[in-house]
Amino acid sequence: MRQNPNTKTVSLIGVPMEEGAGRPGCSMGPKALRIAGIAESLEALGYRVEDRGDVIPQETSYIPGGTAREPARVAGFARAIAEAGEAVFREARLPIFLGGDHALGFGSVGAALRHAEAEGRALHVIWLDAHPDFNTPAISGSGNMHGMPAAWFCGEEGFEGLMDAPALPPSRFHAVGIRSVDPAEQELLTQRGVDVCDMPMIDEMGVGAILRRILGEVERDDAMLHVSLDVDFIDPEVAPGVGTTVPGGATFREAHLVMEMIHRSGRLTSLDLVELNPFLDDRGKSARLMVELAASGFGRRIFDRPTQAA
Ligand SMILES: [Mn+2]
Repeated sequence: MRQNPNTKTVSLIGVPMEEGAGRPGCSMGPKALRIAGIAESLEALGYRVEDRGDVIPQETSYIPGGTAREPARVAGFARAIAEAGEAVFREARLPIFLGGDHALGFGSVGAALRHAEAEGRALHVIWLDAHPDFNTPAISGSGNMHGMPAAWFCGEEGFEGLMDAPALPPSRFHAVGIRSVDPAEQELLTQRGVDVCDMPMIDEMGVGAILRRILGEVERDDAMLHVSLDVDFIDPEVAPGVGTTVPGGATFREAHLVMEMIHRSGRLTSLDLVELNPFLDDRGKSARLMVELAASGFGRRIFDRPTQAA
């Protein structure tokens, strides 16, 4: 198995962004993740961790057509995130983007796509989320841009001028945990051939079988792997600190299994922790869970047991 050379130093990039969400609070996410011990947890696993602080959004005059809210601010963050992320990739380190709402995915996946192109490699994206975030400014009902990054990075029209990056082939976009999709969004997902793994599939097949198949494709393509973990992937009973709760999410163990399998694949090259809204959290419960899940993605084992092949 090819190991990425950059997995020993992890760079934290804070993104205090909430303009992509429908309600305020996610701007406090990076701080909460730091207080919950993101750096210490990874250091305890043997990684060197450097904290690059919070990105400062660039000034832009980006205005798309359609309903998009706060587009200039979202584009300003996206460009700043992408530059910060690319710099980390170029230094052969692994970036973790501390959100911030999910619109930070414009920047984090943008960075991964630019770097993959520069290196002549493929990229796969695993989007752990209740929503596929595949709306466009033309079809979005709310206009909240945290519901749009995947449409942009898969090359949908309607985002011209936001930021330059190569498009991700939709078959390499794996949306896992889905249980809330808008009608026009559903149509686009089907037309484009996105790999949508919804909760009924997870119930029926088990999340382990689904991840094994996806990680097999990443291995086959010798690809970089970006993982984007939204708090609402997890059931709101376990992770209440998010503005977009949808019942019927992943259990504690399902979420950890996903992250453990991602670690065992040896393929992870970048990670987002997004949509944590500390204002809505229950005494830091969701912040701590996100840090624990990140640690599972870097090799922490909850139950000590003999190693099995992935
Ligand atoms: Mn999301």
